[in-house]
Amino acid sequence: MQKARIGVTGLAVMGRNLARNLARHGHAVAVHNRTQSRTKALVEQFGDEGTFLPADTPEQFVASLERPRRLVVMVKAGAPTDAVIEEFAPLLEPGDMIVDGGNANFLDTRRREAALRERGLHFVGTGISGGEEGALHGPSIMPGGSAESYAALGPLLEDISAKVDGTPCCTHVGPDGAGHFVKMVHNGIEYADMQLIAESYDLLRHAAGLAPAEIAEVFRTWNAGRLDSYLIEITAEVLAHTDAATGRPFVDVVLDQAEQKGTGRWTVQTALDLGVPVGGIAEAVFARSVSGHAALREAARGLPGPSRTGAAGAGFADAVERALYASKIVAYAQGFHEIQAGSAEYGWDIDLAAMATIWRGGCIIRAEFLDRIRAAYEADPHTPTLLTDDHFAAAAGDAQDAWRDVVATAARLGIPAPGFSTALAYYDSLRADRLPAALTQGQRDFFGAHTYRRVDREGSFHTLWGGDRTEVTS
Ligand code: NBP
Repeated sequence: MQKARIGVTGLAVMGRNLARNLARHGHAVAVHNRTQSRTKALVEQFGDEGTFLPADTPEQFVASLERPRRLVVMVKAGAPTDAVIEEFAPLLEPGDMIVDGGNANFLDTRRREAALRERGLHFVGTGISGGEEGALHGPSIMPGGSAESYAALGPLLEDISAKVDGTPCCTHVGPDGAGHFVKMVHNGIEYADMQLIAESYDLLRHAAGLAPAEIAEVFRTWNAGRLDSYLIEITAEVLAHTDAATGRPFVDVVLDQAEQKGTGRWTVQTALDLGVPVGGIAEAVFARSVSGHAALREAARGLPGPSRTGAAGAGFADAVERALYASKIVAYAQGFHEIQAGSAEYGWDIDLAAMATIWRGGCIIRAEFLDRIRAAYEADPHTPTLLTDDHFAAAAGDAQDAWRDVVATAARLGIPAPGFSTALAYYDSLRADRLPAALTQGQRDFFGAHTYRRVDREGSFHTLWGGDRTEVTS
């Protein structure tokens, strides 16, 4: 009986396309789904694309895999993943691999990996980005788990991943939950990038008075320059689209309430736990949240805005491009900082240049920009922030006046720009000689005797605020 090199269980949109991608690359692939009709439909529709070995039962599926078995789970993240693991693990033998390609929380992945390791099985939490098209034509793949499992699995995953300059957009990220952690931060960065683009559109529309079709042209121009990216490209497409039913710009007939599935929120929650400031990502998550509070917005709609009006002057689109580029550097710097912190916390030893490399293609944030980030981390793997890299520092320096004008214009005209504003505030916070945190420490010491450190001496100190205000060493 012919054996499959790899198997996919869970044949909804992602699993089906991943299985087809594997088959198209000449790998015999076993396919299984809880509801058999999906398995049947896949083989009927796409059976001629390669070698599919359909299985009706978990036992049949496992028996059709060559050893060590590579079993990819592509089911809904959460309880379904645990259910599938419990169903298949007893059928596997030591050395076999369960690959979770879903959008799992990395803490769940750590738990599952530890439990399966006890049973002699490899659990490979794998981030996959690129949506259904990516899964079919070449996604960016972020596998965690053991180095041993990557040796058996990596070549197959690299084979079906996107390639940029011949380099696969797939590499071993690090042990246990590292792959899902990095995928989570990728999505957080994606939120921030999308928010900055949305604010750029809003400013061009309401401060510069451009129509959606004109803004589409601006984005097309930008896409030919340093902002060249998938997100800018599709933004131009969406803005240029006209609603067939009404003849109005498509963007004007879509309800302005953004939804989210949770990876952005996880990125921010995790950053809070790690103590990493990711304001750009947080504001993007909150901006979607604000947009969805329809009743709150309705109640506040009549609140007064600025009394001054007026349009932005000539050259505003160019200023927005600079502000967008600078704010984008900040958002990515914050995301990479979070990866750095997660890697240190969990002992993953993540290669940041390699992460930028595998995000250059296949995933939603793919962009020429990532190549710059790769170069920055290759030049200095321990750089404390991307902002101090020569290229990015020069770009942020060049953007200064434009960046500030754009944020000021937004504030003056009453156009919300939380992404641009927080990016600039982060930048100014990092470069400040002194922050008002000194005053915060004084307040904390006053009401809670929390103590403070001094600029001129080692140690912790407390002032007797309720007494004679002498200072004591604590
Ligand atoms: P869904 O997330 O919609 O999940 C549907 C699949 O899960 C079906 O195969 C379904 O089987 C199976 N399933 C469920 Br639900 N409960 C199950 C259970 N208790 N036991 C066995 N199977 C169960 O599919 P998707 O959109 O293809 O996404 C798959 C994974 O990839 C998810 O974790 C998702 O977060 C992730 N992801 C998705 C995208 C994307 O663009 N869609 C991108 C990147 C990652 P059934 O057919 O029998 O109901």
